[in-house]
Amino acid sequence: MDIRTIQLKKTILENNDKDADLLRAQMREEGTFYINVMSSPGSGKTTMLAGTIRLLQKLDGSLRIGVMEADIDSDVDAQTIHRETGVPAVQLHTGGMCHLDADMSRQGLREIGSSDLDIVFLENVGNLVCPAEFDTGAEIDVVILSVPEGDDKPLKYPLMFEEADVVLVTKLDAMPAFDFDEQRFKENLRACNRTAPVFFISARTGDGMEDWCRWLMKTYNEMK
Ligand SMILES: Nc1nc2c(ncn2[C@@H]2O[C@H](COP(=O)(O)OP(=O)(O)O)[C@@H](O)[C@H]2O)c(=O)[nH]1
Ligand SMILES: [Mg+2]
Ligand SMILES: [Zn+2]
Repeated sequence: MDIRTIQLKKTILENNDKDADLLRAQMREEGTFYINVMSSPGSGKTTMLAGTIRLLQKLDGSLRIGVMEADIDSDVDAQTIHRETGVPAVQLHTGGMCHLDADMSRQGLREIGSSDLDIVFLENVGNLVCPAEFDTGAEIDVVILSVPEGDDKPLKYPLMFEEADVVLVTKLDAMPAFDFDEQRFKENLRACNRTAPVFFISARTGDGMEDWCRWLMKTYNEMK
């Protein structure tokens, strides 16, 4: 399949926070809802995105959606997204970097043609540490934790969970095989983030996917 891969250039800008605010304002002006998805590798970002996009397409067939897949190498995630949903996807190579900053995400948005899209998802590099330290200029930050990773992760990666505008607990179907305690997880999360809504989902069974997508559409419509 013909997936474009973009080699991102290293940023020389000093002030990423200021640059991110600029980019956010620009995306709002364009009317593009830009969403940054962060989690550890393998927690289900790509699978969640494919399922989410298919549901959004059902809820509103006129939505123009695009996906930017950031990785150190390969283009498998962009291939998967395009194959499973038909939406445009680009692969961003970070030149070895384990996160994206605002200027790198701007380079990707330019390549994917964000001004002609209503919603752009960024699948950030799988990593619970430094992506939290670099504002990408996205309107919202989605943080994913999968059930097998354990309910204590907000205690170990507080900045990531503090930055979240919404938290998705994925692989809900795997709950019987693990000792994940929903209540304990919520307590751990609330210690660093008092407000972010939490959705328990399974991309495998579809459980919880509709509530999450409705929340996303509501947030998008409030932004317009
Ligand atoms: N049981 C189960 N497995 C899942 C679910 N979502 C993703 N996976 C599996 O988890 C693995 C990693 O998923 P992927 O979406 O590639 O994670 P990413 O690295 O965060 O993008 C794959 O084998 C998926 O099939 C889910 O809801 N339930
Ligand atoms: Mg992925
Ligand atoms: Zn990094």
